[in-house]
Amino acid sequence: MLKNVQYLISETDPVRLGPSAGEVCFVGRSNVGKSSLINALCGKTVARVSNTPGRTRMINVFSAGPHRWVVDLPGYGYARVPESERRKWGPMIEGYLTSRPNLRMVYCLVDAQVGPTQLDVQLHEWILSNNLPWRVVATKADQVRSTHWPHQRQIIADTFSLQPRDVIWTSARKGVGIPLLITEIAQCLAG
Ligand SMILES: Nc1nc2c(ncn2[C@@H]2O[C@H](COP(=O)(O)OP(=O)(O)O)[C@@H](O)[C@H]2O)c(=O)[nH]1
Ligand SMILES: [Mg+2]
Repeated sequence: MLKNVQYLISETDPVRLGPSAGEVCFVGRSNVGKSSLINALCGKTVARVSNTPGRTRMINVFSAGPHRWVVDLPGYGYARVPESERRKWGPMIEGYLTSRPNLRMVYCLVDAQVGPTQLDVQLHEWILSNNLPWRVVATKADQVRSTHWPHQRQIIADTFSLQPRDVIWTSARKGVGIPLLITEIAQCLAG
């Protein structure tokens, strides 16, 4: 479990976020399972899980120890959100990602069954070009038949030029991969 995680603040303008001593963030398209994953990592409901994709339109910050943050970024790619609103997301996400000196890891979430979308690939390329530390997390593994796990994992790995073992394979619903990710995030945030 990530211990003592508490909701801290929501913000639309990354410039207004204060400093942290260390933080990790989660990015991915709307509905990919960001909030559910954060809740699974914390062992409690800290992030709102929405059945209405696109509801999470703010940068949501959770405290995970003294000046340590876990950050849930707004999801991209939800068609039913008005264009005017969608246009704000790029600057919000990019503004956040380029203004955090103590950002220790960007967890890029990809739906295990759907696989990487064009927007996932675009964001990943942007992350690479900005030299940010990143990892790929596959979500909702329980929606893929377990006999197809190696195949789906390989597809995701190939897209990001990774080895399959470097794709963090998770299901928030079934607890798959959660202990591993907890250990990794705790290490990222420590020190
Ligand atoms: N089957 C399954 N569904 C999930 C899982 N994680 C999230 N979901 C569902 O996917 C939808 C979106 O989840 P949410 O966490 O709100 O996604 P977000 O928009 O990325 O924050 C919700 O209906 C969740 O119940 C999972 O591990 N397995
Ligand atoms: Mg959410």
